[in-house]
Amino acid sequence: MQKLVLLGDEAIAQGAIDSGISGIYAYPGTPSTEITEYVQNSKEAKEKGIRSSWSANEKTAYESALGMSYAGKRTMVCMKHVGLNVAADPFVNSAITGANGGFIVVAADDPSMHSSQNEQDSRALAKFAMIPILEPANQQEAYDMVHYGFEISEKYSIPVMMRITTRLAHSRAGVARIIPQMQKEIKLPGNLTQFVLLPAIARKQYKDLLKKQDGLVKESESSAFNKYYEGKDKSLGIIASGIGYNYLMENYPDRNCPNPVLKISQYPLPYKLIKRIAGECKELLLAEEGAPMIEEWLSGYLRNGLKVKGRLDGTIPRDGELNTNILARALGLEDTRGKEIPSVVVPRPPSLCAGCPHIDSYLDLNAVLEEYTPGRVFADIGCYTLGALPPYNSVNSCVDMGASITMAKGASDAGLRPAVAVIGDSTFTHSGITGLLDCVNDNTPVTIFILDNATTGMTGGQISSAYGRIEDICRGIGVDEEHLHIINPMKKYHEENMKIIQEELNYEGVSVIIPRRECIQTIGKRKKAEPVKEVK
Ligand SMILES: Cc1ncc(C[n+]2csc(CCOP(=O)(O)OP(=O)(O)O)c2C)c(N)n1
Ligand code: SF4
Repeated sequence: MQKLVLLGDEAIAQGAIDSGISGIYAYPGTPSTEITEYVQNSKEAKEKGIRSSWSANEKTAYESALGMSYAGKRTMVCMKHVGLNVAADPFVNSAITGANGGFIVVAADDPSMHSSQNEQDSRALAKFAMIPILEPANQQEAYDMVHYGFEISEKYSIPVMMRITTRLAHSRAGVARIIPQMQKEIKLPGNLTQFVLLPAIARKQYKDLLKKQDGLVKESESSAFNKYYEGKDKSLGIIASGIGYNYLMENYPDRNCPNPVLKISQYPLPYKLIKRIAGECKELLLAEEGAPMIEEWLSGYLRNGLKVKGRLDGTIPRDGELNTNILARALGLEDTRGKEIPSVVVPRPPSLCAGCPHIDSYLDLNAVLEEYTPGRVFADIGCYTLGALPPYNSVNSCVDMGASITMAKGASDAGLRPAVAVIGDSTFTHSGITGLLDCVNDNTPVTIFILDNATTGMTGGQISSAYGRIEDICRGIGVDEEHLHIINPMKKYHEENMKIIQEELNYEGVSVIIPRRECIQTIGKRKKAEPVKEVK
């Protein structure tokens, strides 16, 4: 069969297309975005009628995928790790409802926080929900695991998590495809109360979920993805999970690691295999990417005083990404991979693009706020968060998607005047709408800027869910027409914009100001994509 060179994200997407999915649901977030984009751009997916447009947020994406699974079809939902917090309610409850059609949730973690607010490890949430996890070590495994994941999901009637991390998502390797499968026919659950989590039903289903765990452990113990490799030097055994196994093996290009190695890529943990390596070796070293999850589970599980080295005892740094060099040092090997960064290479701090509409919005806002003491602008997550940096120094918070409006509300309730919120158009539809409703219900004195650049700029320019409809949404929620303004963030309108902003800062109620100008990056892309006009 055909071999392709694919990013980890693309391997998952191709695996999903070849496994016969009927729909993929997602909200963009690095490093998961390319999975859905690959399906959206795939001719094959189009021909097969696979549904793939963006959802408003991760929770709506998750629930839509659960509905497709209810209808008996295979489906995938993708998000970055913090997106799983947004979808946590349906995620945890879907372990109890179970799945009908095969259901895979891809959680893309970002250790070292390359483009995220935190480096939480999604395996923790899956363990909490008792959902099995697949953690590929390379791109081929990522592809193969999608097929396997759907089988496990259907066999045990349970969603399956695929946990990946940035380096796997964004690096390429050759991937061999298998023969694509047909999509499933609609087939409703045999038990039509399966998805009705009334307490009496939920209690029974929860017992079923607990019962499934033994079978899932057996699957892990016999899985081709969890492997025990013999080694003569039993003074140390190495447990390597997911991409950690790849980093370990890069230290042994001839695959001649002298120590026993247990590769773990499927959870719940394969206890028999762990018992074996713990019984055979004097000490254990953990090579896992992300939090010391296996390490913590082990200290409770082994209880025999066996020395376990890893992130908890400082052998490996407690935070940040794992890599080949860190493992070399932990193994007492020469740390020779890669070169020092030459002094001519200086870090380039992130900044708003020259000509970005957000710059003018901040210049307007900063000018008006000059007469107040600083510290009253609650922002959100997007390109506009870069307004926190010099030379603008315009915003004072960025916590989670949607938190701008609600934090401004809380500060206003506390008596702060003026209290200002700054949120992007995509973030507003993701989770700002409900906060605006709270403000309208309380007639809270807040001035809310919804920066409408007609795109989801930070994640590469995906269409925003409320494209062209933001003011209608605000009106629908109950924002007073008199205090709803659309302004043009351009130098030539600076004075005019300042006047509107000043008036609304003085208003003791909810004001919404929508600075509207397209992101210059998407203008560029759109122009490139337009057909060239014939010159006569
Ligand atoms: C829960 C969650 N989901 C996804 C992301 C990834 N992400 C960061 S900013 C952003 C949206 C930015 O779009 P918008 O609000 O329109 O602002 P812009 O970047 O266009 O200025 C997304 C999807 C995230 N940080 N958190
Ligand atoms: S990508 Fe667009 S929104 Fe983001 S900084 Fe550049 S111009 Fe501004």
